[in-house]
Formats: sequence, structure tokens, C-alpha cells
Amino acid sequence: MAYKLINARPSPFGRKVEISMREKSIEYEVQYDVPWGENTCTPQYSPLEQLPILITEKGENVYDSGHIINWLETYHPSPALLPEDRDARIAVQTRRLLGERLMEIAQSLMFELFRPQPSTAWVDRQTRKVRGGLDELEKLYGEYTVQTEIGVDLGDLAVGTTLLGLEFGLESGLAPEAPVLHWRESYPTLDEAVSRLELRPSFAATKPQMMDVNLGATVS
Ligand SMILES: N[C@@H](CCC(=O)N[C@@H](CS)C(=O)NCC(=O)O)C(=O)O
Repeated sequence: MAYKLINARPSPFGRKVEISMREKSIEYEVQYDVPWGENTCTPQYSPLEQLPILITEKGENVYDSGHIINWLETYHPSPALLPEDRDARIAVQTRRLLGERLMEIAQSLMFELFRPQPSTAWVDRQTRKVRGGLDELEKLYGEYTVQTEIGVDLGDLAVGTTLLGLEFGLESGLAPEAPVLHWRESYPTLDEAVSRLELRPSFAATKPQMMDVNLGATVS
């Protein structure tokens, strides 16, 4: 197998990379790792010690999901996950940006909530930012229809994996309870858009799985 993806089982970041590889029909094998575990191999491949990491045919290590996806778009341009048209391209990149940053901000909120004495000011600020991102995406998906019969774009990929990642976090107990993370209840347009994305074979084949880690204990 030419490509190896080092991934964490529940990772929305890794899922995003896997979906783009499946959409591009690129064969790969997956090696799972727990980046917070004592025996992690992650530092051998990435100075940032984060997953996912793609090991290419030439043995290069490509890390950070956004960079891996840009790398894949460069070396495997077909099918393109970004449209040619300039306005459409910017619109996709805006949704992508919101989806990617939302995951990072939600992670910052979750880690704070796991601490023995979370800072109220920090929790309020991150909660406001998550809500702001969700409000904006609800608006943007009201102006655009997900067309999963044709394919997915990098915006759908980032938004879908982030929102499904939050949902999986709550269901599995990996994420702490926080009302703002229950996005389906408050955002009907996003609920519908993500439900359509879940029908896409690349999404269906890459559902998050549990990992043997207690994030709360790790953080606190
Ligand atoms: N910006 C990174 C974030 C990746 C990330 O947070 N990965 C988690 C696993 S889901 C990780 O490796 N965390 C370990 C750490 O940050 O120390 C990306 O998009 O790849």
C-alpha cells in the first residue's frame, strides 16, 4: 500500500483526511495511535505531536489535516474538492475555515471544562465563539444545498466532520457536557445538511470509533 495514515480512532481531523482520500480513490492503510498515550509514535513523525499524519509513497511525513488535504489536492487534483469558479471557491473556503476553526475552538472549550476548576471567563468566551460559528454556518447552509450525489467539497468536509465529531464526543463521553455542543437541536439547516452528508459512502465508511483514553484525566 502506497500511503500510510497515522490516525486516532475518534479524530474528526483524521476523518476529514480519510474522506478526501476516499473521494479521490486513493488507496491507503491506517495505523492507529493514541497521541496522549505513553507509547505514542506521533513525535517520531510530527514535531507538533498531533495526528493525523500522512506518510507518502516517498516516505515524507505530512502533518496537520488542513495541510495534508492541500497536499492531496496538489498531488491528486482529480476529482477536485474545490471548485474552479473564483466566487464559488471563496465560498467553499469560508465554510471550510468555519468548520476547521470551530473544531479547534470547541476543543479548547472541552479541555477547559475538563479541568478541576474551569475558568468561567474562558468557558463563556469559547462558548460564544462556538455559537457564533454555528450561527454563521446555519446562515451559509441556508443559501446553499449540499449536493452529495455529485461529490463533497472541502467546506462540507470540514463542517461535516467537525459537527459529527462533536456529536460523537457527546455520545461517547469523550467530550464533557456543554449545551452549545448539541448543535442538531438548535440548527435545523445544519442538521439537514449534515444528515445528507452522512449518506455519502465516504462519510458512511469512516464513522468515528472509541479510543482507549480518558481525556478528562489526561487534561486535568
Ligand atoms: N490542527 C491539527 C489538530 C489535530 C489534533 O488536534 N489532533 C489530536 C487528535 S484528534 C491530537 O493529536 N492531539 C494531541 C495533542 O494536541 O497533543 C490538525 O488539523 O491536524
